[in-house]
Amino acid sequence: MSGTKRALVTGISGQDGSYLAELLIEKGYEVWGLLRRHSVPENQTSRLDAIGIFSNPNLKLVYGDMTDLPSLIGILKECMPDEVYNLAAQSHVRISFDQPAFTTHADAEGVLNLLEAIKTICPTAKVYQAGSSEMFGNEYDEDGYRRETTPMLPVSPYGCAKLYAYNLCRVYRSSYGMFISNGILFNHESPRRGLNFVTNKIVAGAVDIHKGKINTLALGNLEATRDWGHAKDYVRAMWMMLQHDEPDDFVCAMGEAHSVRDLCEEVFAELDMDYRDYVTQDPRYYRPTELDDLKGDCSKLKDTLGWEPTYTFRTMLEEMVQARL
Ligand code: F7E
Repeated sequence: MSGTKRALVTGISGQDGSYLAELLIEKGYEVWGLLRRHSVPENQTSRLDAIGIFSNPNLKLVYGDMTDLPSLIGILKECMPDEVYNLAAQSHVRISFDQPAFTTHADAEGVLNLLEAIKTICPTAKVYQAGSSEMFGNEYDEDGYRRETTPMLPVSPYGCAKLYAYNLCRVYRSSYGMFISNGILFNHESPRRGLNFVTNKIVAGAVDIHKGKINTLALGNLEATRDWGHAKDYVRAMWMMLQHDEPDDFVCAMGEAHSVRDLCEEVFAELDMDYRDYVTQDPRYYRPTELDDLKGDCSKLKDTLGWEPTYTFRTMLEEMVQARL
């Protein structure tokens, strides 16, 4: 048997999945990725272009779905992974209000399927579960930060589904002795972020305005604040969590809150424009309930695992604007 580690990444075609696959391959892993069947598959793997999906012998893509238990059983039996990273999800908070059942099937019940299959087939595999700062809802500590010990009271169907999965992972960890770690990741972005998330929507809109293709950009709530970091830094934290000697739960955040308005100001200024001349507000982009302010304290991750980010809010936005240009 070779000493090569094998990792299964669900959600490999997403922003985080693609960066994580690159990191794992760089570290000498054989990476298996779970892909969902799409009616238009042509762009599905575009984020994996840098790895080379047909030419890289260390990358294997297989069809499966979190809501399809037989598919998970088949893949796990074939792959027998050392590590499983569960990044598959309906990850858009606003859309979770429109598709609450699908969000629950994929993000909550899907995790139950995955954990049961792992428990039966490869119970010693280490598991990373992608938890989210949305699980906290509007709860925070006296100093304004959220950390591992802060109460969780979600305000969106997405947050509810993620909280179910987070708790289930804790139950499987304590009941069956499985190595399962929950990352509680705050917003993380990059040039590979989907265009319907606010950072890349603003970047793409500002660049199109700069190029004269459109005249205005319609957004929702400009006053909400988020703690934004770079996805490349955050996938490194995921890997570090599984290299630790025991499973645990960790917040990953930058510890800084910026409003959507600040974000507009920074991005438009990067292109020598004033956002106030172009940004409009449209009720379509408001949420039925909003998580108003978000700021995380990741001291535990830094102190226990030595994680440090390499990007700042500004260098991340600069990279996103340059990539879009
Ligand atoms: O919204 C406001 C919106 O959709 C950020 C996901 O990765 O992070 C992400 O969830 C803020 C919200 O991200 C628009 O109301 C204003 O206050 O980029 P977002 P999110 O909802 O914070 C967490 C940690 C996750 O786990 C999620 O999977 O921006 N906002 N105007 C807008 N948001 C969007 N999408 N579009 C707008 O036009």
